[in-house]
Amino acid sequence: MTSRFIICDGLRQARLWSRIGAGEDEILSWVPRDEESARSRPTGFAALPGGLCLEAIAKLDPKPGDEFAIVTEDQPFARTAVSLVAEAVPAAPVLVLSDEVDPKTLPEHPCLRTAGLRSLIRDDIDDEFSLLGNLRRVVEIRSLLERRERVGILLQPDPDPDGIAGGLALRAILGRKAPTAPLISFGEVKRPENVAMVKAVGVDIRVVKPEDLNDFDALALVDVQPTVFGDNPPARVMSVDVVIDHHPERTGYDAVIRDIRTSYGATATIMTEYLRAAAVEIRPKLATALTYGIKSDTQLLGRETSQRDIAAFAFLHGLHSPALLRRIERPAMPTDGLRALGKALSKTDVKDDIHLLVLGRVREDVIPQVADLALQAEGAEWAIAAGIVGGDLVFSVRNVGYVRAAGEVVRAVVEGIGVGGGHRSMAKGIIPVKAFRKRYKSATRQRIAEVLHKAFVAAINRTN
Ligand SMILES: [Mn+2]
Repeated sequence: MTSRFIICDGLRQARLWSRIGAGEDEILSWVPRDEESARSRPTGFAALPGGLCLEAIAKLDPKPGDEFAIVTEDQPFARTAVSLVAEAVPAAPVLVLSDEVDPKTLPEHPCLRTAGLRSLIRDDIDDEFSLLGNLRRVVEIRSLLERRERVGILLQPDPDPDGIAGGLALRAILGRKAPTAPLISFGEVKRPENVAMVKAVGVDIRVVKPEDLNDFDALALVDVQPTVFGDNPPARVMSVDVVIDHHPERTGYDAVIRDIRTSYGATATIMTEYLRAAAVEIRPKLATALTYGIKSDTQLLGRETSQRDIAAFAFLHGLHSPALLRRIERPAMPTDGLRALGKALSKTDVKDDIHLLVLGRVREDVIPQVADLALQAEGAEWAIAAGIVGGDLVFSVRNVGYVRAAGEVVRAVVEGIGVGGGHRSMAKGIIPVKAFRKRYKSATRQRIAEVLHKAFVAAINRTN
């Protein structure tokens, strides 16, 4: 078994070490400072015989593989100790724990690390205070809502994964089920990705009308603020009980409890901190929903991700269900969608760095999946998957990330004829087939491919 030799500079460092608690394999030594007597020995520590010198370190009898830690706030002590250990056991790894010693002043050493000691503990204490702050919020929210019979958890219209996950988390925090704390929204879930999540997690979101809000004894808004509901929001929504959100703070409404954290990439992150702080059990479904909420709101922990989001994501990682997450992110492909893909792939070609697949009539959720796949083609910097859904030509766009923003390009492509938008590396556009046919004479697969390719080349190369 390997040992760790801890060498503390003076009584104070040694006492601090004993209070933190020594590890089982640690051999504790201390070097009394001038005014200190070797007899006032801290628990578990033995004074280095003869002080900090080569013989004393040799007497510790370190074996190959053993490690050293030097605990001091004194520059010369640190330097001397590192040199002596290196001389006594040339290959031994050394950890210098100090909040004062400048690492640059230490001797050259092939295997040396430095870290704070008090600052390490301090960071953990700050984290704990941050959780305590979250717990206080949970306690406030619970005591505000505990006597209300029906709590409406109101999400934005066409709720997104972050809102849905946040709503589920709030329900868990309140210890309620759907009948006394339903998720509600003024508009149904529409985007195919969001529908896939709702199905996979098995969550029921009730569409309500403004007057239905009077049926609730309390309203909690998650991932949304009241002024988002149009220019003339229902009066009931302007005075609510709880608002938890990460969007820019709005004014002009009343909320008894308001927790708005604009530096967070997702509301799911706030809710994960609540759950953690209150030690609420997070079942795999909830953990998966929160994980997906954070991923989708931060573009896979890309843009606008804070340390908090990453910490929450890491915390959830051990609790979520990878199979369920995969089902949300890769919804089942219908066989006719696969056939359409096979047909498009048989004539596939990457031209001008663009890989374009035109599928014909397909289920809408097939299109973004095909776009993801299409980006894997060799030489493709842009992938476009297009298909007919109802009376619309719908297309999903992906790019490799270091080219022009996909959202901008799609807006240029649909200008004056359809709608579109998105982010840096993914976007979506919709053009009514009628409008397409009017402008381009026909809407055959061939024609759609020609027109889209040309429009994308022009939009991508536009310099302004
Ligand atoms: Mn959000």
